[in-house]
Amino acid sequence: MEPTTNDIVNALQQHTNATDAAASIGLSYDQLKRRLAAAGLRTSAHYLDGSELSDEDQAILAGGRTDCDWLRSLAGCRKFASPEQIAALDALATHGSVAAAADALGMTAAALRSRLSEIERSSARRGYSPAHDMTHTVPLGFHVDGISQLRDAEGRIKQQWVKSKADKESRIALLMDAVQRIAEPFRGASELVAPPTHNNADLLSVYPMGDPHIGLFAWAQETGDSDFDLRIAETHLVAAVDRLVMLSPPSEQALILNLGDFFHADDQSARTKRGGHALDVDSRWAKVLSVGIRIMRRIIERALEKHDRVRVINEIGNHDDHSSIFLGVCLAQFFENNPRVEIDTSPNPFHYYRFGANLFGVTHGHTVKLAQLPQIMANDRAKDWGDTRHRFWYTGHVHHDQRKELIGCVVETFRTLAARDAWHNAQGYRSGRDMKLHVVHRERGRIMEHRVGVESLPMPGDAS
Ligand SMILES: [Mn+2]
Repeated sequence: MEPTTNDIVNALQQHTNATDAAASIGLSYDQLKRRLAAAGLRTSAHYLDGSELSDEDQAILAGGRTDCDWLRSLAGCRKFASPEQIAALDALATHGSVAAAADALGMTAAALRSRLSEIERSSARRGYSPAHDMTHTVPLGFHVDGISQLRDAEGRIKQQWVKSKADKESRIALLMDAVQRIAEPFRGASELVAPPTHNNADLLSVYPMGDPHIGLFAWAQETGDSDFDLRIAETHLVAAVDRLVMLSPPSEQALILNLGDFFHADDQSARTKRGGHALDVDSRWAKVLSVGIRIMRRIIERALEKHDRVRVINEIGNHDDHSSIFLGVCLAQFFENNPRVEIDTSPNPFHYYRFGANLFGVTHGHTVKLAQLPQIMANDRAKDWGDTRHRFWYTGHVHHDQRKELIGCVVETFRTLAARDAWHNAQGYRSGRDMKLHVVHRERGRIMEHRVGVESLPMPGDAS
């Protein structure tokens, strides 16, 4: 028998959301919505513009915790939400139920619920949870450490103390949120470079960038090497890639490998995370971060002039645990509009890429011994290992040239273009500085290598 309007109202009062209510009386969510509309009752969706509820509708909603109620309580949490969470709130507002919003977002209702619940939890950590009389919030970067209340005989709050503490564990999450917000206006903003007219589909050009250490400062008189700073790093890297792109034969694919330690310092403290060593840095960290992102943008755009497809792998180094992840996120957002670019944003310290009979492994090199790498590759990519004949590991970290033919694959470490700093000088590091290009044939393996030495690169301000 068709449920009556009363049945629908009762069902709404007994269930936590409209979808479950509809199911309990044998209706779909859409049927329930149509029935409510036909009866002159508003569905939850119509409350979401913030307009006043009618008395009748109040009665419906007061009994059951509908999605609409939830949304109203979530509205106050909006200012504590991340861009992803705001998108979830907006979808709920537009579609009126968790089920419909989850559908529109292409996620499960359970996943959306948990994302929405996280907004309540993060707001509560900041001191906002009106249902618990918590409305005194603490600033970004702090969390509520405890709340004490003094109530009178009627249970009314007479006094309340809010204690706050600076975040430690959530600092990274806040930074990630911040970076996503900062990068948001640039999402898909990359200018489309005209694709090359002819290319060899059997060739791949690999551009390994050994430890760029952007932001490193070196004073020649102290280090016995060259002066080095943010501007020199940018000039050298962009010019080196430009030359190597020129030297590369027309190859359909490019693989740009940032082998880690792209940034010299991971934050404004300018100290290493593990040893706490003071780092010689040029300029402010935020400036270094933005110049670093600009360098990668220019490198990728240059590669796009020559290659049809450009894939970028950013390795996490021991100097840039977090900023390397920021770099990947920013680049992925910026190039979102270009189907010819693929930015690998996986935070896994080992990355792989298969090209025909070639298998490439990439890692910074500070977490394992080089001799272990062949077995790690065989284990992580067992099928690809069996299907390929030419296998290579690209690693950085040690700042010098090393090529070892181990059983099953060639393991290689690369030099850096960065000058040595006072610490590396004192430790006795004396290796040369260059950048290489490897050209790889789909079946025949590595067929060509080019090298650009730092001595041939321009300095800032040189006529090009
Ligand atoms: Mn390094």
